[in-house]
Amino acid sequence: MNRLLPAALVCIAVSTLPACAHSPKPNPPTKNRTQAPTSANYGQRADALRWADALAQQQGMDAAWLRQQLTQAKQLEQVRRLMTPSTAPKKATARSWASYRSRFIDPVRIRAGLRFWQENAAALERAQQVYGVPPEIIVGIIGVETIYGRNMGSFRVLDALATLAFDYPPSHPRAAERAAYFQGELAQFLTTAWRSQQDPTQTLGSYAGAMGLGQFMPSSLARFGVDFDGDGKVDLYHSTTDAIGSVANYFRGHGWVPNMPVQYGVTFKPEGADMATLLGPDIKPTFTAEQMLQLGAVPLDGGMQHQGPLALVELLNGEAAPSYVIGTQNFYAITRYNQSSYYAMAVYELGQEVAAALRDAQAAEAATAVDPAPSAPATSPRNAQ
Ligand SMILES: [Ca+2]
Repeated sequence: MNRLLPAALVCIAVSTLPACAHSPKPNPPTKNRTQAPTSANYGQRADALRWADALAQQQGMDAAWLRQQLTQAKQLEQVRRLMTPSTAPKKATARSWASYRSRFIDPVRIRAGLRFWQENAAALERAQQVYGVPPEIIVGIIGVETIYGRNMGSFRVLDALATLAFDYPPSHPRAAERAAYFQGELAQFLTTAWRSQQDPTQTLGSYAGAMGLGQFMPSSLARFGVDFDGDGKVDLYHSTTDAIGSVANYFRGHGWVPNMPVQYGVTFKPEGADMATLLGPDIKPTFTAEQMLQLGAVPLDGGMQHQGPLALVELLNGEAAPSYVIGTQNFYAITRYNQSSYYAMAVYELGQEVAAALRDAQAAEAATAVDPAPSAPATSPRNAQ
């Protein structure tokens, strides 16, 4: 099992960057092969070697081993391109919840989610008992992240993290901060590999270095990874049980409140609402239900009885009218996985769709049990004498 590592390794607080460092956009579709390295390795770079020597000293690791790993780390131009901000002018109307939703909530993913839930029902139930996180949220996360393991990324994590640690695209407005973050993640990745005697070149993940069914960054794996199947190691690639426990533990560590709804519907008072004030805090739950009402937003679905702060969430729909929901602390907790209200809403709605598919499947099964089809004759005609 991975152990918690010194906090110093986690160089930037979770609250300032996507905790699992997913880029705001989900991973692009990747082909099922390793991306070819494109240029000179980091074992020839003075800055990278200085960094490795400092890490070795700080963590008491073998400096020669660390240098050897950097010798195998390749700069990936594709990773840099994917992290480079677009220079195309942004259209004010480009963002669309409807199109975002359609990318993640479709019959194929719902069917895969149903199968995942049915095959992992016991682990999902145990995760809810231990961590208080319901199955539909875990199913929603793993579905949105990797389609239940179908797309866990095909970049060597060592290459991706080294590229972003030492060659982060300078055109990014927060390039230095991002590079520091990825240096922390690379340090964590190599430290974990060294301590568990694993070969870091063998791990594949997203272009940001996210790993396994739930796409955990190395620091998240170290802090929240759980050996939920009890085989002595945390394996987020091959053990769906470990992945389920780890995702649930991640949520517990990021403020998930058991038995609290994720969101409520909302309508607005006919005389209008103070949208500037309501949307000011963005997704951070800030207003009580009563305050929301005074500002002109009327919580629905029992939201007026909600205890605790709420946020008005706006989801743009291109040139059509925006969609609005009221997010709770648990909606906010989903955005600790990826800091996007669109992402959180997709996770929530995928989970709801899969839960509905499961109920349908269970109802069909129950109907079959109660009202069996006419049984076949005891002796088939072929065997009749
Ligand atoms: Ca395990």
